[in-house]
Amino acid sequence: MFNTEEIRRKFPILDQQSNGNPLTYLDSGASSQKPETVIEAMNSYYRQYNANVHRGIYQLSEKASAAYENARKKIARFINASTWRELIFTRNTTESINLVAYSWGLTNLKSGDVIITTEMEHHANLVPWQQLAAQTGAKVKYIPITEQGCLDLTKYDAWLSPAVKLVAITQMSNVLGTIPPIKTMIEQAHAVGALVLLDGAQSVPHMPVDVQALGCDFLAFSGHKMLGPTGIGALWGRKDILSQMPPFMTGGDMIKRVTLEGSEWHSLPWKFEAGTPAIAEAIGFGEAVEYLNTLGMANIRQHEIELTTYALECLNQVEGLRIYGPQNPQERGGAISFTMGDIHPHDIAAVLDGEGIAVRAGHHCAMPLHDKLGLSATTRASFYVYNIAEDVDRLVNGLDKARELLTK
Ligand code: C6P
Repeated sequence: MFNTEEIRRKFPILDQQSNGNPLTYLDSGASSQKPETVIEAMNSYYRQYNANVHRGIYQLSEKASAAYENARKKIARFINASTWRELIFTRNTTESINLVAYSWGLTNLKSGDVIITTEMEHHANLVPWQQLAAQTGAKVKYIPITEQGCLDLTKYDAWLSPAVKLVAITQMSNVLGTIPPIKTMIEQAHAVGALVLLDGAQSVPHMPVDVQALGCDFLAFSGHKMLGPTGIGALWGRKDILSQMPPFMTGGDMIKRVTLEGSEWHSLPWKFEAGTPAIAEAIGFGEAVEYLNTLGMANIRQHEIELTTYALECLNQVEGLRIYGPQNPQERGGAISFTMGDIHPHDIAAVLDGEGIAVRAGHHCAMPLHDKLGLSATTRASFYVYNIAEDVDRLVNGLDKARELLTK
């Protein structure tokens, strides 16, 4: 069903040596690799029909516009949006969340209102809310994490009240891998009249996400973490909410009519897409989603559960290694952060790099979470469709080598 050998052949970058060893790419949580079809789709735009969109009355531009809008439709369908008009192209998850903070937040929040988020958020789903609170007088509350790296939902239950206007949570932690019980949390938020924004940067690439079934209000995600190019992401929002929101940025392409006295905005989604968009990138993003569909998101999730199960088993046996986050693979994604004794996480990553293994070390843009864990950094391995059990074996061997080299 899930032929990793065949999948790996679609990713030309994987067929290379790194520091004299076969490349073992374990940093898809930061950015995934791209299949040939995505690279080719972008190439053929530039080679065959490069032109601006929504402007030219000539064949190339019409072809480019159709490809750009077709990509939008594919991505909207991928998350089961009720209409493509709800799918706004942005640069990435960060920009999608800022769009909501500046457009919806500045219009709707006031002193005394509450935004609930969590201690395990990426800075992209934390700093914009701090900024919004500073500008409006609203207050940000952070759901704490438990020893096991899950959310302490007793606090969430206690804090929910009509003062809460927004709940902004990750659907999968980029450090702990934790998948919170989102559907229940959304229902609880709606019961007090709050909207819910999901940070889908790590979830949308790795599991089936259906915005209608979840009932969320906004979903932010990035193309580059789901086999697509950098520079393109998406914000999905409920049409009735997006229609009421003012534009985030203004200028060309997002207007219906401009006079010297004022302007009228374009309809959705273009109201939120000022200026020339990332055309090749949108086309590549659409192709990435098409490839994910051929693999099947449920199959991808299953593959990662199996790989994570194996990785947790192996890593738990590595001397001195401590994993942060849930141990049950059903409750987590395939980003595994760890420390090994007193060895600095960057030193571990450097030794692994010498073995051709690419992992990330640092705070993973989640400094408050690392503060909570009493750490300045962790090393993180993260998996995707092209990873295999052999990658885990190489990681474990690399970690043994790092311990030999780096402990006195
Ligand atoms: N996390 C990581 O290595 P952007 O950079 O806008 O595409 O995505 C931001 C972002 C938001 N939320 C979560 C949960 C994320 O994981 C990320 C990106 C990368 O973990 C790069 S810091």
